[in-house]
Amino acid sequence: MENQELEILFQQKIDREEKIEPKDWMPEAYRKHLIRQISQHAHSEVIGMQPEGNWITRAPSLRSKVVLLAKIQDEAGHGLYLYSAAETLGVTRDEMLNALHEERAKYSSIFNYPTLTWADIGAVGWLVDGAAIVNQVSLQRTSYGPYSRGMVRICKEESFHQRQGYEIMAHMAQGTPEQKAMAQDALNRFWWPSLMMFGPHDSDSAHSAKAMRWKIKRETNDELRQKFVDKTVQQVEVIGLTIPDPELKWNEEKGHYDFGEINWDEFYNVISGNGPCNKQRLSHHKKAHDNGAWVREAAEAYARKKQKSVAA
Ligand code: BYC
Repeated sequence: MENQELEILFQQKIDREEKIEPKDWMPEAYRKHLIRQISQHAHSEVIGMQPEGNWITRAPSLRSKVVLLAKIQDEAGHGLYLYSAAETLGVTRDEMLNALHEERAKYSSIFNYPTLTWADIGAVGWLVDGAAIVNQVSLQRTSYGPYSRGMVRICKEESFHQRQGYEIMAHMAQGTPEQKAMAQDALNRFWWPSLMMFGPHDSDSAHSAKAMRWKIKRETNDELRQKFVDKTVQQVEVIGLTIPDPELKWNEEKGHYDFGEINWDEFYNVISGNGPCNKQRLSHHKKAHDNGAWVREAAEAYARKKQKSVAA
């Protein structure tokens, strides 16, 4: 069959809500689009361990330390599911990591902000994982089978993460005036960067039109951002904190909250490598990767030895 005919059949399959599986025919652009998105999603999970890892040794109790450790381990697992899903599209782990190290591949803007206090760990769990869940619940219905199935499992774990963060914030908000102020300060610093996680406005989003047609994305950047704002406002009210946005207001007619404009200069500055922690995050990742070379070599040597003994 000609490519054009195959593309029509491919689109029909997507429109029938059937999943595309690794061995199915797919347009080259669909494959590349998915490799870009899934690998960047994987990089975000792994780089996202750094701002949280910063607080393992300083967690204020044994319980909070154990919970934080478990959460960070989950993020490593999410990275693995996602790298594996991307590998089914014919790209290798090395290729993906090289793209990250050479700054050809991005990771979520949010992880280029520092975690300065324990309350920031609350804000990350609550807002960052909260935003991630809104996006990932939608991606459970993405058209590519391995990505969609990975999302189902990831979402189950993310809901525990979101509650871990909210619990920290709720406790601090009910604590001493200093603790409440610390929680408010974390909310002030993480609110706007969390809204940026959903990407540029739909009108400025380079990839959205194709992603929606191919049902890689099921809801647009602005739709998901709105969902996140709507569900988070009530959570903020319950714990007595204030969202740092004077324009935030319930819009009766729309049935949604109106909110202020994001600082897009800041967003583009961060995604082009100039945020507060971009250099630190990347150099730490490279160092950890280089330090782990002996583990990968040992695993390969063991696999070769095992293969030889099976062959014998
Ligand atoms: N940060 O055309 P657009 C997590 C880039 S949570 C950096 O709208 P698309 C975690 C975009 O890549 C976070 N870059 O793109 C949570 C594109 O540049 P390239 C991970 C961003 O793909 C807690 C350009 O801007 N979640 O992991 O249609 C703890 C134009 O944008 C951002 C995911 O990755 C950003 N915020 O939509 C630990 C979810 N926004 O690629 C871990 C899966 C946009 O052409 N990904 N850009 O160089 C998605 O849903 C979509 O890729 C996005 C962007 C909504 C992020």
